[in-house]
Amino acid sequence: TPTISPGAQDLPRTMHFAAEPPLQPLIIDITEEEKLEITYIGKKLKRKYKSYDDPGFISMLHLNAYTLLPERIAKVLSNFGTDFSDQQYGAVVLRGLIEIGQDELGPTPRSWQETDHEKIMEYGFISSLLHGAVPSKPVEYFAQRKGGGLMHAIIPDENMSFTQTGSGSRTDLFVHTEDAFLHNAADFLSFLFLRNEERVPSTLYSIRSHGRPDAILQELFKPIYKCPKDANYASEEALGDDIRTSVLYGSRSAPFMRFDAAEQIYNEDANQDPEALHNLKRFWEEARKLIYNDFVPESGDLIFVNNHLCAHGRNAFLAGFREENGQLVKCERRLMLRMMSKTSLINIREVTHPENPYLIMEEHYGKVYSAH
Ligand code: RE
Repeated sequence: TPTISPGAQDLPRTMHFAAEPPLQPLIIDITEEEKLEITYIGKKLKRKYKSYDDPGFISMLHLNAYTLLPERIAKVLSNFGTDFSDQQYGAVVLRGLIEIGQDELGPTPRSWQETDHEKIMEYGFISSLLHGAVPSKPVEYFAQRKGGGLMHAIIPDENMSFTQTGSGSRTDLFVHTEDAFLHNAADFLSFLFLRNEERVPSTLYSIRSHGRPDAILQELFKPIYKCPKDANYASEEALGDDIRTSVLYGSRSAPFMRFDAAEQIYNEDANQDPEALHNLKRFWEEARKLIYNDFVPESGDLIFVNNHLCAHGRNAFLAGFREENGQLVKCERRLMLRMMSKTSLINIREVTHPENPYLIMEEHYGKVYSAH
């Protein structure tokens, strides 16, 4: 069962001060019985609704989540949706969540554009249910793949191998909260690994690992930081360039975070003001020591993330190869499925598509893509 943090008022004062900051995600081993149940639910929903994008399914999502998911998992996610305490790391690993039929899946496509959505449909239903239990609503971002549906296949693409995007592989993907260049970035993320035969560690970094914010972190509450759009859009003209936001927000003692190391510190186009860059670099010196790098996802594992608490990334790798006894051995290329969600469609309505409240049209810090 998950640890449920009691309210501060229930704790003796000494205990409250003694609590150590969380340094790694909660890892939950899914039982064989739960795994069978979940795998069966995915297949059943696919038969009934055909697609997880089906309005009939999405409008029933929360009810389905609470009636269909194994109770223990629904409880963990429901608690995750409201626990922002100093003990909440902001990521949960559901280890061995789904049985992945490797043969049915076939070879990994050469790029996400070549994904056969029929083959990943049942996984889309399961991912949706997990977000539904938070409760949070799956959404799509026009800024990512022009929408492209509620779930995206993340596949290393040879032509994108050196980019800081989901299609990259050859360089470390620095830790970042998703879409730090948007005011309305996702609240929750899920990463379901169908394959990780290269054994690439996932990196996670939680703002909670610092403990109570010190003087260096307090500087990050100032709204003086810029964030360029990520490498998916390098060729497009930079918009929303002059807008500055804070990196930390919400509670002063247990804040939320919006941060992208690659774009805000290492991208020279960010053009930060000197004070902002100085603060970011001092922060990064502390933050980089707190990155958690010990989890290597296996087929069927899912990482569920609160995008306001925990940043994510991964180490560099050579797609389609893994090291065994110092030798490079060929293997199937990595394949991961990402879903993003918002807890409310109401607050984001001014940036969602007029005919589709699940499609976010924000391009860069409040600027909306012009009508199509
Ligand atoms: Re990401």
